[in-house]
Order: sequence, then structure tokens, then C-alpha cells
Amino acid sequence: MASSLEYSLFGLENPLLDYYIAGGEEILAKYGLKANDAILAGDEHMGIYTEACSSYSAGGAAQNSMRAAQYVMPPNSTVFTGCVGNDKFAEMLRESNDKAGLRSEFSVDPDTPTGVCAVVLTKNGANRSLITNLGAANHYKLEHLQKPEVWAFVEKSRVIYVGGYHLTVCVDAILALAKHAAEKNKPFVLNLSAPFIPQFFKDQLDSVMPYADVVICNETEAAAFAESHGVESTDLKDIALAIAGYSKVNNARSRAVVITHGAESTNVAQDGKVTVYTPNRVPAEEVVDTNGAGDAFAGGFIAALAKGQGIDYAITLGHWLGQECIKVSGTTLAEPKKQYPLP
Ligand code: 26A
Repeated sequence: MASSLEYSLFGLENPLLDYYIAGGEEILAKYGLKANDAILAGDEHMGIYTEACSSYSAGGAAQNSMRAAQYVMPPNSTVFTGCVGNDKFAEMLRESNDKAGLRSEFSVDPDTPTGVCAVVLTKNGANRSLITNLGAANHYKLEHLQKPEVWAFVEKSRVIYVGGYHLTVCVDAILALAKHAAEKNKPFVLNLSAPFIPQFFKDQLDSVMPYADVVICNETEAAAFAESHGVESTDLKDIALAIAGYSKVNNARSRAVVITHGAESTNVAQDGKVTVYTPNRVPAEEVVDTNGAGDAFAGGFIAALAKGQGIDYAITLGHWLGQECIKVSGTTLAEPKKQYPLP
């Protein structure tokens, strides 16, 4: 029998293949990159995709979150869309999503290669620099989302998750999902994704923000939001309250703003107050690399919402998946699956 959570979680963003580059610090210097950042590749960065690659794995921030969400949900709970090319990398993404139990509903642009993200790890994986060439992911269109066979999954969903990185791609598709969520009173969850989104895609972000029932970001994205939106404080609690107070379309739900901060406490603002949640520390000797920790956190958070759980549970499950992610290389989680220790 199908579970009552069947396709309860719908996600949209950029399906990317992560391309791990060997060479750390030297590569950062060669291409003028920051040790911990996420950027869109400019012409000056294109050479990086011809550097020696140590491994490939499925990436794309929201696609990672959706795989993480599926990790703690019954089979067939999650479906993800975005645009890929007609190539080997697209096949690798489909295979990896299939393996994780995440349903891929990709649109295919046969003329453009699947998007790639060069990942440069330094300081034993404590820092990661992400340089994305969106390729086909940049060609996602509203028409694909509106196809009856795709929109049926939107209708079926209980929670909708959009990675803010998609604000550079197709705001119309994001707004269609956001409006559906508001009409049907489903939680619409938006991740700010990277500092460059509130900095350089402010108008796009501001057009979607009124629909966001939950905003997830980390401390650097929160700071970038504050700076671009005239929030005169560097205190994460003040920023969380300011984002929560931004105008809202669906007033049947008050907005929750979740600001993660690595191993430090997570601040959650809702209804004019801030609650602080402290994650368990992963002992240093167990940390393999922190790439994808924030994606895994978001995955746990949205899985909990789809299961009908409240914020406390969602944060705790998010913290657990984030911790499990950093104990494993890349943006993946341990196989065979670990069981979430709480009921
Ligand atoms: C538009 N950009 C820059 C991006 C990304 C991205 N996912 C979607 N759009 N830049 C990096 N990532 C993904 O972030 C994950 C780590 O959090 C990488 O693919 C990586 O898997």
C-alpha cells in the first residue's frame, strides 16, 4: 500500500554534478577563489573544469536536500525537478537520485550539457569553495512545471521546497509554486542558498519572499540579507526577526526564519520571538568534510514538516542529518541507512 506521505515533498532547483578538484590551495590561488564561497563561474573560471578531478558525485544544493529528506522518509516520498542535458552526467544524476529513492522529474535540454559544480576542498574538508557552471540547469522553464504529468506532483505535495539558487534561473516557476502553496495553505520553504543571492538577486528574492512560510539560511547568507535589505544589526537574532517580519501573503501561517551557524546554535524566529537550538557536537576526529551539511539540515527540516511535525522536531532532525552528513565524504549519507535515534 502507498504511504500517506507518497510524493508529499516537491523540490525545485538546479540539478548539478559535483566535480571534486584535487589541488586545494593552489587551485584557489590560480583562479582567485575564496576558501569558503559559492559562486557562478565567470569566463576566468572556465579552466577549472579541465583541472584534474578526484571524484564526481550528485550535487545541486536542493537536490542534495531532497535526497537527505528521502533518507528519513518512507519510499516514494520525494520528487525533484530542474533542467539537465542529454548526457552521461544527467544519467549519473538520475542513477544517484534513484538510488536514494528521490524521483527525478527533469526537463531535458538536448543542446546544453548538464550543469557542473567544481568543489575545491581545503583545510581537510573544513572549507569548500563551489564554482558552478549552470549549463542546462539555467534553461528550466515554467512550461515544464506546468505539464500535467509534472504539475500532478505539485498538487499531490504537502510541502514545497525551493533552493534560492534557482532565483538566478526561473523566477516564474518559483512563483507558480509559491502561489500554489499559498492558495492551498501548504508550507512553502525557501533557502537563501548563498550570500550572492540576497546581494545580487535582491529583486528576484523580494518577489518571492512574501510567499515564504519558512526561510532557511546560514550565518553568512543572513549577514548578506541584512546588508542588502538595510537591517542595521549583525546579531543573528535581530536578522531572523527582521526577515520574519517581512510582508507575507498567506497569513494563515506565520513565517519561521531558521538561521544555522555551523556547529554553533541555530536561531529560529517566529511570532516575534527567537528560540535557540544547540546542535550536538561531532567530535573533530569524526568530521570527514562539511560540504553539504547545510543541505542535509534543510532536508531533515522539510522531511519533518512533510510528516506533519512541528519546528522543534524539524530542527532536531535537521541537526541530526547535518551531523551525519559531515561524517561521510561529499554530500551523501551513510549506507546502510542509520536510524534517527529519536521517536
Ligand atoms: C546557482 N548555483 C551557484 C548553485 C550551486 C549549487 N546548487 C545549485 N545552484 N552552487 C553550488 N551548489 C551545490 O551546493 C552543494 C553544497 O551545498 C553544489 O552542487 C553542492 O552539492
